[in-house]
Amino acid sequence: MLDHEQVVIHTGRRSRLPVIVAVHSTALGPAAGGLRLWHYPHWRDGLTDALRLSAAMTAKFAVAGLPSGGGKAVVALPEGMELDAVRRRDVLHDVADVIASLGGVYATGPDVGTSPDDMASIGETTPHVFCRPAHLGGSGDSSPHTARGALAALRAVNRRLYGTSSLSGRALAVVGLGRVGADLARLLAAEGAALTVTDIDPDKQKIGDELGAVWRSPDEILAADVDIVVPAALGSTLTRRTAAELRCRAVVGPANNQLATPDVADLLHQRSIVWVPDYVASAGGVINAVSIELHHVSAGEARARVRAIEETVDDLLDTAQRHGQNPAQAASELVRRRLRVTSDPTSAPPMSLRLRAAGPDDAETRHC
Ligand code: PPY
Repeated sequence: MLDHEQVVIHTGRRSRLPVIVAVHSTALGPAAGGLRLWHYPHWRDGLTDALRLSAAMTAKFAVAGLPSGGGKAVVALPEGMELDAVRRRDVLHDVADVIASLGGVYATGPDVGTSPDDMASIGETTPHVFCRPAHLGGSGDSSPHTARGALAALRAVNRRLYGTSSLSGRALAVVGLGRVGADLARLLAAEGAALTVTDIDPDKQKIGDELGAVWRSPDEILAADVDIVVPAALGSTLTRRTAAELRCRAVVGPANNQLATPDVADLLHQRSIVWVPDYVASAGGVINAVSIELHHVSAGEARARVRAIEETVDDLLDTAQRHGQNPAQAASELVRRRLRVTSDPTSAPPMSLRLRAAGPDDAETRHC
Protein backbone atom coordinates (compact mmCIF):
# COMPACT_ATOMS: atom_id res chain seq x y z
CA MET A 1 0.00 0.00 0.00
CA LEU A 2 1.26 3.47 -0.83
CA ASP A 3 1.30 5.49 2.34
CA HIS A 4 2.32 8.73 0.67
CA GLU A 5 -0.04 11.60 0.02
CA GLN A 6 1.24 12.11 -3.49
CA VAL A 7 4.10 11.17 -5.72
CA VAL A 8 4.88 13.06 -8.89
CA ILE A 9 7.06 11.51 -11.58
CA HIS A 10 7.69 13.93 -14.35
CA THR A 11 9.99 13.87 -17.34
CA GLY A 12 11.84 17.19 -17.27
CA ARG A 13 10.91 19.39 -20.22
CA ARG A 14 14.48 20.59 -20.65
CA SER A 15 16.60 17.73 -19.36
CA ARG A 16 14.35 14.79 -20.31
CA LEU A 17 15.40 13.29 -16.97
CA PRO A 18 12.97 11.75 -14.49
CA VAL A 19 12.10 14.23 -11.73
CA ILE A 20 10.49 12.52 -8.74
CA VAL A 21 8.82 14.36 -5.88
CA ALA A 22 7.38 12.28 -3.05
CA VAL A 23 5.16 14.02 -0.53
CA HIS A 24 4.77 11.60 2.31
CA SER A 25 2.71 13.61 4.77
CA THR A 26 1.50 17.14 5.31
CA ALA A 27 -0.28 16.25 8.58
CA LEU A 28 2.02 18.53 10.57
CA GLY A 29 2.46 21.20 7.89
CA PRO A 30 3.71 21.70 4.33
CA ALA A 31 6.29 19.09 3.39
CA ALA A 32 10.00 19.81 3.21
CA GLY A 33 12.96 17.66 2.29
CA GLY A 34 16.03 17.84 0.15
CA LEU A 35 16.67 17.25 -3.53
CA ARG A 36 18.87 14.27 -4.24
CA LEU A 37 20.64 14.49 -7.58
CA TRP A 38 22.26 11.12 -7.86
CA HIS A 39 23.06 8.20 -10.08
CA TYR A 40 20.80 5.17 -10.02
CA PRO A 41 20.90 1.95 -12.04
CA HIS A 42 17.26 2.65 -12.98
CA TRP A 43 14.97 5.61 -12.25
CA ARG A 44 12.73 3.22 -10.29
CA ASP A 45 15.57 2.91 -7.77
CA GLY A 46 15.38 6.69 -7.43
CA LEU A 47 11.66 6.36 -6.78
CA THR A 48 12.31 3.79 -4.06
CA ASP A 49 14.81 6.20 -2.48
CA ALA A 50 12.36 9.12 -2.68
CA LEU A 51 9.58 7.09 -1.03
CA ARG A 52 11.81 6.01 1.85
CA LEU A 53 13.54 9.32 2.36
CA SER A 54 10.31 11.34 2.31
CA ALA A 55 8.79 9.09 4.99
CA ALA A 56 11.94 9.61 7.05
CA MET A 57 11.46 13.39 6.69
CA THR A 58 7.97 13.10 8.20
CA ALA A 59 9.50 11.26 11.15
CA LYS A 60 12.38 13.73 11.35
CA PHE A 61 10.06 16.71 11.75
CA ALA A 62 7.67 14.90 14.08
CA VAL A 63 10.44 13.90 16.50
CA ALA A 64 12.00 17.36 16.29
CA GLY A 65 8.61 18.84 17.25
CA LEU A 66 8.45 21.02 14.14
CA PRO A 67 5.29 21.83 12.18
CA SER A 68 6.47 20.57 8.79
CA GLY A 69 5.65 17.49 6.77
CA GLY A 70 7.87 15.00 4.98
CA GLY A 71 8.85 15.11 1.34
CA LYS A 72 11.84 14.48 -0.88
CA ALA A 73 12.81 15.06 -4.47
CA VAL A 74 15.05 12.81 -6.54
CA VAL A 75 16.44 13.29 -9.99
CA ALA A 76 17.64 9.90 -11.10
CA LEU A 77 20.71 10.28 -13.26
CA PRO A 78 21.67 7.29 -15.40
CA GLU A 79 24.93 5.69 -14.26
CA GLY A 80 27.93 7.53 -15.67
CA MET A 81 26.03 10.67 -16.74
CA GLU A 82 27.87 13.86 -15.84
CA LEU A 83 26.08 17.22 -15.96
CA ASP A 84 27.83 20.30 -17.28
CA ALA A 85 26.74 23.68 -15.89
CA VAL A 86 24.10 24.26 -18.58
CA ARG A 87 22.55 20.80 -18.24
CA ARG A 88 22.60 21.17 -14.46
CA ARG A 89 20.62 24.39 -14.60
CA ASP A 90 18.15 22.69 -16.95
CA VAL A 91 17.68 19.89 -14.44
CA LEU A 92 17.22 22.32 -11.57
CA HIS A 93 14.68 24.36 -13.50
CA ASP A 94 12.81 21.16 -14.35
CA VAL A 95 12.70 20.36 -10.63
CA ALA A 96 11.58 23.91 -9.88
CA ASP A 97 8.68 23.52 -12.35
CA VAL A 98 7.41 20.43 -10.52
CA ILE A 99 7.76 22.14 -7.13
CA ALA A 100 5.92 25.22 -8.43
CA SER A 101 3.12 23.00 -9.77
CA LEU A 102 2.60 21.65 -6.25
CA GLY A 103 1.66 25.14 -5.05
CA GLY A 104 3.46 25.11 -1.70
CA VAL A 105 2.68 21.56 -0.60
CA TYR A 106 6.41 20.78 -0.87
CA ALA A 107 9.56 22.88 -0.48
CA THR A 108 12.97 21.52 -1.32
CA GLY A 109 16.45 21.90 0.14
CA PRO A 110 19.92 20.49 -0.41
CA ASP A 111 20.66 16.80 -0.17
CA VAL A 112 23.21 14.41 -1.60
CA GLY A 113 24.46 15.89 -4.88
CA THR A 114 23.01 19.39 -4.42
CA SER A 115 24.26 22.60 -2.83
CA PRO A 116 23.06 26.06 -1.77
CA ASP A 117 23.99 27.34 -5.27
CA ASP A 118 21.66 24.75 -6.75
CA MET A 119 18.95 25.99 -4.41
CA ALA A 120 19.58 29.49 -5.80
CA SER A 121 18.89 28.17 -9.32
CA ILE A 122 15.64 26.55 -8.14
CA GLY A 123 14.77 29.83 -6.38
CA GLU A 124 14.76 31.62 -9.75
CA THR A 125 11.46 29.87 -10.50
CA THR A 126 9.82 29.04 -7.18
CA PRO A 127 9.96 30.45 -3.64
CA HIS A 128 9.50 26.99 -2.15
CA VAL A 129 13.17 26.34 -1.51
CA PHE A 130 15.40 26.33 1.58
CA CYS A 131 19.10 26.90 2.07
CA ARG A 132 19.83 29.38 -0.70
CA PRO A 133 23.06 31.27 -0.04
CA ALA A 134 22.72 33.98 2.62
CA HIS A 135 23.10 36.85 0.12
CA LEU A 136 19.95 35.59 -1.60
CA GLY A 137 18.01 35.47 1.64
CA GLY A 138 18.45 31.78 2.48
CA SER A 139 20.02 30.11 5.50
CA GLY A 140 22.92 28.72 3.42
CA ASP A 141 24.64 25.37 3.75
CA SER A 142 22.84 23.01 6.10
CA SER A 143 25.76 20.55 6.44
CA PRO A 144 27.48 22.17 9.45
CA HIS A 145 24.17 22.16 11.30
CA THR A 146 23.53 18.52 10.45
CA ALA A 147 27.00 17.78 11.82
CA ARG A 148 26.30 19.70 15.03
CA GLY A 149 23.00 17.89 15.45
CA ALA A 150 24.73 14.52 15.12
CA LEU A 151 27.28 15.67 17.69
CA ALA A 152 24.42 16.48 20.07
CA ALA A 153 23.02 12.97 19.58
CA LEU A 154 26.48 11.50 20.21
CA ARG A 155 26.77 13.45 23.46
CA ALA A 156 23.50 12.03 24.76
CA VAL A 157 24.58 8.48 23.96
CA ASN A 158 28.05 9.02 25.36
CA ARG A 159 26.59 10.26 28.64
CA ARG A 160 24.36 7.23 28.89
CA LEU A 161 27.15 4.78 28.19
CA TYR A 162 30.10 6.50 29.83
CA GLY A 163 28.62 9.08 32.22
CA THR A 164 29.89 12.18 30.40
CA SER A 165 28.80 14.15 27.37
CA SER A 166 32.43 14.96 26.53
CA LEU A 167 33.76 12.92 23.63
CA SER A 168 37.36 13.58 24.55
CA GLY A 169 39.34 10.34 24.35
CA ARG A 170 36.35 8.40 23.00
CA ALA A 171 37.14 6.06 20.08
CA LEU A 172 34.83 6.78 17.16
CA ALA A 173 34.69 5.43 13.62
CA VAL A 174 33.31 7.94 11.12
CA VAL A 175 32.02 6.17 8.01
CA GLY A 176 32.01 8.67 5.15
CA LEU A 177 33.80 12.01 4.82
CA GLY A 178 31.42 13.93 2.60
CA ARG A 179 30.38 17.44 3.61
CA VAL A 180 28.59 16.39 6.79
CA GLY A 181 30.95 13.54 7.71
CA ALA A 182 34.04 15.73 7.32
CA ASP A 183 32.47 18.55 9.36
CA LEU A 184 31.53 16.12 12.09
CA ALA A 185 34.98 14.49 12.08
CA ARG A 186 36.51 17.97 12.54
CA LEU A 187 34.25 18.72 15.49
CA LEU A 188 35.09 15.38 17.06
CA ALA A 189 38.82 15.80 16.50
CA ALA A 190 38.67 19.30 18.02
CA GLU A 191 37.11 17.75 21.10
CA GLY A 192 39.90 15.19 21.40
CA ALA A 193 38.13 12.07 20.15
CA ALA A 194 40.30 9.25 18.80
CA LEU A 195 39.11 8.88 15.22
CA THR A 196 39.10 6.06 12.72
CA VAL A 197 37.72 7.16 9.35
CA THR A 198 36.90 5.91 5.88
CA ASP A 199 35.37 6.97 2.59
CA ILE A 200 34.82 5.24 -0.73
CA ASP A 201 36.92 8.05 -2.24
CA PRO A 202 40.56 7.30 -1.31
CA ASP A 203 41.43 11.01 -1.77
CA LYS A 204 39.53 11.70 1.44
CA GLN A 205 42.39 10.09 3.33
CA LYS A 206 43.95 13.58 3.30
CA ILE A 207 41.17 14.79 5.59
CA GLY A 208 41.81 11.86 7.91
CA ASP A 209 45.52 12.65 7.96
CA GLU A 210 44.85 16.31 8.85
CA LEU A 211 42.77 15.15 11.79
CA GLY A 212 45.28 12.57 12.98
CA ALA A 213 42.77 9.82 12.26
CA VAL A 214 43.45 6.17 11.49
CA TRP A 215 42.31 5.25 7.96
CA ARG A 216 40.48 1.97 7.36
CA SER A 217 38.92 0.64 4.17
CA PRO A 218 35.11 0.89 3.95
CA ASP A 219 34.91 -2.93 4.25
CA GLU A 220 36.84 -3.04 7.49
CA ILE A 221 35.65 -0.04 9.40
CA LEU A 222 32.38 -1.42 10.78
CA ALA A 223 34.28 -4.14 12.60
CA ALA A 224 36.83 -1.68 14.02
CA ASP A 225 37.47 -1.86 17.75
CA VAL A 226 35.86 1.48 18.66
CA ASP A 227 33.27 2.75 21.15
CA ILE A 228 30.87 4.31 18.69
CA VAL A 229 30.35 3.90 14.94
CA VAL A 230 29.16 7.07 13.18
CA PRO A 231 27.41 6.40 9.83
CA ALA A 232 27.83 9.46 7.62
CA ALA A 233 27.83 7.86 4.18
CA LEU A 234 25.27 7.18 1.51
CA GLY A 235 23.45 3.90 1.54
CA SER A 236 22.25 1.35 4.01
CA THR A 237 25.41 0.67 5.98
CA LEU A 238 23.79 -1.69 8.47
CA THR A 239 22.71 -5.08 7.21
CA ARG A 240 22.13 -8.18 9.32
CA ARG A 241 25.64 -9.27 8.42
CA THR A 242 27.44 -5.99 9.20
CA ALA A 243 25.40 -5.53 12.40
CA ALA A 244 26.65 -8.93 13.57
CA GLU A 245 30.26 -7.84 13.01
CA LEU A 246 30.09 -4.59 15.00
CA ARG A 247 32.31 -4.39 18.08
CA CYS A 248 31.12 -0.96 19.25
CA ARG A 249 28.58 -0.09 21.95
CA ALA A 250 26.59 2.39 19.87
CA VAL A 251 25.81 3.47 16.31
CA VAL A 252 24.89 7.14 16.00
CA GLY A 253 25.38 9.31 12.95
CA PRO A 254 23.98 11.81 10.45
CA ALA A 255 23.41 9.49 7.45
CA ASN A 256 19.86 8.92 6.24
CA ASN A 257 18.65 5.36 5.57
CA GLN A 258 21.18 3.62 7.80
CA LEU A 259 19.37 0.28 8.07
CA ALA A 260 19.05 -2.07 5.11
CA THR A 261 15.90 -3.49 6.72
CA PRO A 262 13.98 -2.38 9.84
CA ASP A 263 14.72 -5.65 11.69
CA VAL A 264 18.39 -4.66 11.96
CA ALA A 265 17.29 -2.32 14.79
CA ASP A 266 16.18 -5.40 16.78
CA LEU A 267 19.41 -7.18 16.07
CA LEU A 268 21.41 -4.20 17.36
CA HIS A 269 19.24 -4.06 20.45
CA GLN A 270 19.72 -7.77 21.11
CA ARG A 271 23.45 -7.19 20.92
CA SER A 272 23.10 -4.30 23.44
CA ILE A 273 24.30 -1.82 20.83
CA VAL A 274 22.50 1.52 21.16
CA TRP A 275 21.19 2.73 17.78
CA VAL A 276 19.78 6.22 17.54
CA PRO A 277 17.35 6.29 14.61
CA ASP A 278 18.87 8.12 11.64
CA TYR A 279 15.93 10.50 11.39
CA VAL A 280 16.64 11.70 14.92
CA ALA A 281 20.42 12.09 14.67
CA SER A 282 20.37 13.70 11.21
CA ALA A 283 17.79 16.41 11.89
CA GLY A 284 20.16 19.33 12.60
CA GLY A 285 20.21 20.65 9.03
CA VAL A 286 16.46 20.85 8.57
CA ILE A 287 15.91 22.10 12.10
CA ASN A 288 18.24 25.01 11.40
CA ALA A 289 16.85 25.80 7.94
CA VAL A 290 13.18 25.61 8.89
CA SER A 291 13.71 27.51 12.16
CA ILE A 292 15.42 30.40 10.39
CA GLU A 293 13.52 30.52 7.13
CA LEU A 294 10.00 29.58 8.26
CA HIS A 295 9.90 30.51 11.93
CA HIS A 296 12.24 33.50 11.57
CA VAL A 297 14.09 32.77 14.79
CA SER A 298 17.60 34.13 15.38
CA ALA A 299 20.69 32.13 14.41
CA GLY A 300 21.32 31.60 18.14
CA GLU A 301 17.86 30.21 18.75
CA ALA A 302 18.19 27.93 15.73
CA ARG A 303 21.48 26.62 17.12
CA ALA A 304 19.79 25.99 20.45
CA ARG A 305 17.09 23.98 18.67
CA VAL A 306 19.76 21.88 16.97
CA ARG A 307 21.54 21.36 20.29
CA ALA A 308 18.25 20.21 21.80
CA ILE A 309 18.66 16.97 19.80
CA GLU A 310 20.74 15.94 22.83
CA GLU A 311 17.69 16.14 25.11
CA THR A 312 15.48 14.52 22.48
CA VAL A 313 17.83 11.53 22.31
CA ASP A 314 18.10 11.45 26.08
CA ASP A 315 14.30 11.28 26.38
CA LEU A 316 14.03 8.65 23.67
CA LEU A 317 16.59 6.41 25.33
CA ASP A 318 14.81 6.88 28.66
CA THR A 319 11.44 6.04 27.18
CA ALA A 320 12.83 3.02 25.37
CA GLN A 321 14.42 1.74 28.56
CA ARG A 322 11.27 2.31 30.63
CA HIS A 323 9.14 0.39 28.15
CA GLY A 324 11.67 -2.32 27.39
CA GLN A 325 11.76 -1.19 23.76
CA ASN A 326 14.58 -0.46 21.39
CA PRO A 327 15.10 3.24 20.53
CA ALA A 328 13.67 2.73 17.05
CA GLN A 329 10.36 1.51 18.49
CA ALA A 330 10.24 4.37 20.98
CA ALA A 331 10.93 6.89 18.21
CA SER A 332 8.32 5.49 15.84
CA GLU A 333 5.74 5.51 18.62
CA LEU A 334 6.53 9.16 19.27
CA VAL A 335 6.10 9.86 15.55
CA ARG A 336 2.78 8.03 15.43
CA ARG A 337 1.56 9.86 18.52
CA ARG A 338 2.45 13.26 17.14
CA LEU A 339 0.91 12.57 13.75
CA ARG A 340 -2.24 11.22 15.38
CA VAL A 341 -2.58 14.25 17.65
CA THR A 342 -2.71 16.66 14.75
CA SER A 343 -5.03 14.57 12.58
CA ASP A 344 -7.59 14.37 15.39
CA PRO A 345 -9.59 17.64 15.31
CA THR A 346 -10.72 17.22 18.91
CA SER A 347 -7.19 17.02 20.25
CA ALA A 348 -4.65 19.64 21.29
CA PRO A 349 -3.42 22.18 18.73
CA PRO A 350 -0.51 21.16 16.51
CA MET A 351 2.91 21.55 17.97
CA SER A 352 3.53 24.64 15.84
CA LEU A 353 1.47 26.38 18.49
CA ARG A 354 3.24 24.66 21.32
CA LEU A 355 6.86 25.07 20.46
CA ARG A 356 8.69 25.21 23.76
CA ALA A 357 5.39 25.09 25.62
CA ALA A 358 5.35 21.65 27.14
CA GLY A 359 2.00 20.15 28.03
CA PRO A 360 1.71 17.53 30.76
CA ASP A 361 1.12 14.70 28.29
CA ASP A 362 3.65 15.67 25.72
CA ALA A 363 6.66 16.89 27.56
CA GLU A 364 8.84 16.20 24.54
CA THR A 365 7.53 19.24 22.66
CA ARG A 366 9.58 21.54 24.83
CA HIS A 367 12.71 20.57 22.96
CA CYS A 368 11.99 22.65 19.96
C1 PPY B 1 17.42 16.01 5.21
O1 PPY B 1 17.56 16.37 6.38
O2 PPY B 1 17.43 14.80 4.93
C2 PPY B 1 17.19 16.96 4.14
O3 PPY B 1 16.46 16.67 3.28
C3 PPY B 1 17.91 18.27 4.15
C4 PPY B 1 17.11 19.50 4.12
C5 PPY B 1 17.68 20.63 4.59
C6 PPY B 1 16.96 21.80 4.61
C7 PPY B 1 15.67 21.85 4.16
C8 PPY B 1 15.10 20.73 3.67
C9 PPY B 1 15.83 19.56 3.64
